[in-house]
Amino acid sequence: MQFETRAIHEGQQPDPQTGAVIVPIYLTSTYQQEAIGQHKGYEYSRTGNPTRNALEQSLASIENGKFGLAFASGLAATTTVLSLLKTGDHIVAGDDLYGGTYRLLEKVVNNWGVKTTYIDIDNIPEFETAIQPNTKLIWIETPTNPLLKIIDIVSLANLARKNNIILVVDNTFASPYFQKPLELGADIVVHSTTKYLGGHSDVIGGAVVTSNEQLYTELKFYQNAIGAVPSPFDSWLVLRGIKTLAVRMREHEKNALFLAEFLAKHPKVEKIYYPGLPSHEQHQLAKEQMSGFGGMISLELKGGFAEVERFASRIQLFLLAESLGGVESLLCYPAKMTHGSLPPTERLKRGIKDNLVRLSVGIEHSLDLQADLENALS
Ligand code: P1T
Repeated sequence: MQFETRAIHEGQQPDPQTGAVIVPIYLTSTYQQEAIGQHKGYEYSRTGNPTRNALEQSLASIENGKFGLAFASGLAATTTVLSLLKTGDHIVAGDDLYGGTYRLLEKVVNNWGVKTTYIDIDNIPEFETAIQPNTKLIWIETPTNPLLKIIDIVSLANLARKNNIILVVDNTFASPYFQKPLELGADIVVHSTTKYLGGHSDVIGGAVVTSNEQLYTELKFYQNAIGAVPSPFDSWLVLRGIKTLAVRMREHEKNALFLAEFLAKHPKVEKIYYPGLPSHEQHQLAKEQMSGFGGMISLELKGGFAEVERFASRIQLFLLAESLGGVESLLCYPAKMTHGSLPPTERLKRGIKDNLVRLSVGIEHSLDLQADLENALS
């Protein structure tokens, strides 16, 4: 079945008891057992819950994976994946990453005795050079947050396989509608379902998908042992979001491409980052490994922080807020918001300048969004 059909039906058969078309929100913490050790597959809702189960099946299906796991946030999913590592292990990570992932690696995982080396995402040979005998995991985002760089998943997967390293791709920015990292050779896909999968800025959640049964068994163990699971209601919201993912992503992309072309020509814009523009450094690669370019745009304004402040104070439809991937357009200032946890030297080294702003393009009418940007810029 095609993506759109699976997104609506997979894991969501009508309720056998009532015929309810929509998976119920099973607000129960526990389940009666018929006799000691005899139950219907559910014992306790941290371990398993029917609403979460439906979501986990749906997540696996839309990523073309075998096994899905749902979490209380994107960072809960990330933490659970990183729990695969032991003291003395080493991570190689792309250097353009969500600030919260960087903070987790540096301020939490580092304390477990697991060190991370950050590599310029444009440079695959450098990833190879960074591999040590104790390197167990490669972690990347593509497109990256916030600079929308694209990394060649197939090449990195070959490198990881050759060295017996787990390759994890955070697929939050592309969404499974536009990119399927498992098909390209990644071992694990991670999502902040808070973003496109939820799609309506009303839930925090995370996901992990894999086709490797051994990794799944370990991750399922850690999901239960660590306990950062989503509530049944949150699971239901993400499940509902996924049903319209395809139509929303097509609109996000259409609007983003239109605005990127407009902004690229605007005299107040110094530089634009959108993988759908032929001027983007990895446009060709994006075309090869993605089926669309997504709804995120970053841009550097002419001038510095003062110009950014004026722009942010004048814009109206784009709401000044962290996060992305909802139906409403958002404006983010990475240096002080999503990437505020990076020390300024690290931030500037990675190219996140003081005049950089990030747009999450929503699905409002493109002409209204264009008028809002024009008014704020001029
Ligand atoms: O916020 P949470 O659901 O825990 O997800 C963390 C996360 C993981 N991966 C990527 C690529 C992300 O962008 C995020 C969260 N990002 C934002 C809140 C943001 O505005 O960029």
